[in-house]
Formats: sequence, C-alpha cells, structure tokens
Amino acid sequence: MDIQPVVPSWDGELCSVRFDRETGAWFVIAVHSTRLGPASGGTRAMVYPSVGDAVADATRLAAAMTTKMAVAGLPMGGGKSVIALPVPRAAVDGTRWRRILQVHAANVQQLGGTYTTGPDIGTSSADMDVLRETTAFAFGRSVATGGPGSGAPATALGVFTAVRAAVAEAGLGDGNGGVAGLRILVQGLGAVGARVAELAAEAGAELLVTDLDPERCAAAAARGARVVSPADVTRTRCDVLVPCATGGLVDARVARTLPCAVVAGAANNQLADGDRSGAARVLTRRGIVYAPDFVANSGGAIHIVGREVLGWTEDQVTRRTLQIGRTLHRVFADARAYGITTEQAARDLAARRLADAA
Ligand code: NAD
Ligand code: PPY
Repeated sequence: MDIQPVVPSWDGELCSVRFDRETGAWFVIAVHSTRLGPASGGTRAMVYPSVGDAVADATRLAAAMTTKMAVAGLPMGGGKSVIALPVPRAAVDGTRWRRILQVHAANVQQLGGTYTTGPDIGTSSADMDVLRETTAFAFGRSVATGGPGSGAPATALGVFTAVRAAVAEAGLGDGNGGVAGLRILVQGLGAVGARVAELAAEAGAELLVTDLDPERCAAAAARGARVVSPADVTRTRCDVLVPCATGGLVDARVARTLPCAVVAGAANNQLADGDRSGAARVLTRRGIVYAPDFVANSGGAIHIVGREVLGWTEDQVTRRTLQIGRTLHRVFADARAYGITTEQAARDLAARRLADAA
C-alpha cells in the first residue's frame, strides 16, 4: 500500500521536524534541492492549524525557492523553514522568543551549511542577529551589526518592476509599464507590501489596500489610500491585484471571477495548492496577466544571495532586481508563443536551468 504523503508532489531532499517542549513550538526545515548550490530561503514564524500544515507549507515554500533561484540565475538551491508557534507571534514574550530562535539556530547549524536562512513572515533582521550567535548560516542580519539587512526593500522593487511588466503585457496604462491612473490593490501591508504601495502611489496609481492589521490600513489611508475589507480582496474591481500576504489566494473558483486585469505580487505560492486546481489556466483563458510569484518576488533572494554570497554592492543588487522585468517579458512571450500559462513558461525556464546544472 502506498503511504499517503503530506505534500502530494514533494520531491525534495530533506525535511526535519522537531518539537521544543519548553516553548511549545514546532520547527520544520525543508531542503528541496541543492542542485544549484546550498539550499537557501527564509524562516517563517506563525501559527498553523496542525504540524502537518506547517510541514506542507515549509515543503511547498522550499520547492518554490528552488524554482526562484533557478529563474534568477543564482547559484543556490531551495529551502525554507517554518516555526509553528503555539500562540500568535505578538503574544510570545521576549524570553520565549529568544529561546525559540536559539533552538531554530541549533537546528540550522546541525545541517552544517546545507541550508542557510534569512527573514520571512514573522522574522526580521534583528532575529537573524540572534541566530548568528549560534550559527553562521543566517543571512540578512541588521545593518547595525554589519549585515545587509532584510531583502524586503529589494523584493518590493522587484514586485513593482513585475507590476510594470505585467501592465505593459496587458496593454494597460501608457503601454510602457507606466501605472499612472491605474487602480492597484495591495493585499498585505507588511515589510514588502507597504513599500510596493508607496512605489505605486509615487508612480501616480490610484491605491487600494487591505490588511488584517487595522493600524497598517490606517497608516496607508492617512497617505491617501482607500481601504477595503480583507474579505473583499478578490471581489474588488481593480486593474492590478498585488498579493503581498500569505499564499493560496487564487484557486480556479476565485480565478473565474477575479475582477482585475493583472495579478503580480510578493506572496509565495499565490496559486492555491501548487495550482492543482488549474487557476493559472483559468487566468490565461480570461486574459488576466499573471506574473509568476517566484519570478516577481525574487528581489529578496537576489539581495540576500548577492550581498552575502556573491559579494555584490547594493547597486549591483538593484540592477539585477530590475532585470526581473526583462525575465517576465520573456516568460510572457514564451507563454504566448507556446500557448501555455505564464506559470508553466516560468517553470519551464527554471527546469532548463536546473537541467543545465545537472
Ligand atoms: P510581513 O509579515 O511583513 O507582512 C505580511 C502582511 O500581510 C502583514 O501586515 C499581515 O497582517 C498581512 N496579512 C496576512 N494575512 C492577510 C490577509 N488574509 N489579508 C490581508 N492582509 C493579510 O511579510 P512580508 O515580508 O511583507 O512578506 C509578504 C509576502 O511576500 C509573504 O508571502 C512572503 O513569503 C513573501 N516574500 C517576502 C520576501 C521578503 O523579502 N520579505 C521575499 C519574497 C517573498
Ligand atoms: C524568499 O524569497 O521567499 C526568501 O525566503 C528570501 C530569502 C532568500 C535566501 C535566504 C533567505 C531568504
């Protein structure tokens, strides 16, 4: 009898799961592939319904990192870690959080460099400083301690570049990537989304925002954005939907009614369930331009790997991040030429790079 896998399509190299009785937290590290180099990807800390959900998230996110690194041409593999917290991050006191970081750092260290981490949802550069007390395999330390900081600003620049490329592909705006006058809805006003919202507003877009955190919405509203309810994010008419929260926003059912022309954002795994629902095909059929997330959000990886592994300057990171636009134009052209979804075209590009490396 076949064993039912936690993640149906997991073909990764390693997944470790640990429990720490003292803090009540579970720790998952997923190494999907080291074909292009040591696996790398951020640490996500949040509450999950079950340990199985945490494993499923970590493994899917790690697989997405493999594809991201390959498309971005970075010499790294794909990995990710998840810390499943017993209570929301805001309710974890300083002592308990420090212990959680120490346990995670020891787990990362035990892999001996097979996996390097960095900030993601629920973790910051300051947290990477704490990991560094135990392991050298933590990237994205704070600038104050000599690190390059988190990748969030570069991710935001890359996402905005992706929005411009997708808008041009959709024939919106000035046809050249200009977003002035377009209605842009940003979901999630965290480290990445808040900056994307700023860039869109500076470029003259009509800005709509949503976040579960009312304070973040209020701050955006004070700068002129219109706030919509989190529940209405896939029902609100806009030109560009920019998912910058957690993944799984678009399944086939949502794709059939999504009232927008472009989807381009930072959230990892925006297509629900590894797109087994076929959302990408529905978007293509409806003429909605989808910028594959692992291309659009690769600015953070370019920043972290560029600064920490390749010794790039911030200017080099910016130049490479802006090339996301060119990569997307190629993906869009391939999708049109071969009659496939943009998701498939980008995956094919990654697969060719991985095959070349093999
Ligand atoms: P963050 O934790 O700083 O921000 C996420 C925001 O989304 C928070 O404000 C949260 O309240 C909000 N949110 C969560 N669920 C929501 C919902 N259902 N509706 C509305 N708002 C919701 O995270 P971040 O670093 O900004 O990352 C955002 C996304 O981009 C994540 O999926 C992350 O994995 C991805 N990403 C981030 C980076 C990076 O450099 N930080 C790089 C690549 C991809
Ligand atoms: C992501 O792009 O989702 C990341 O997690 C960024 C990243 C890349 C490499 C190390 C740490 C974080």
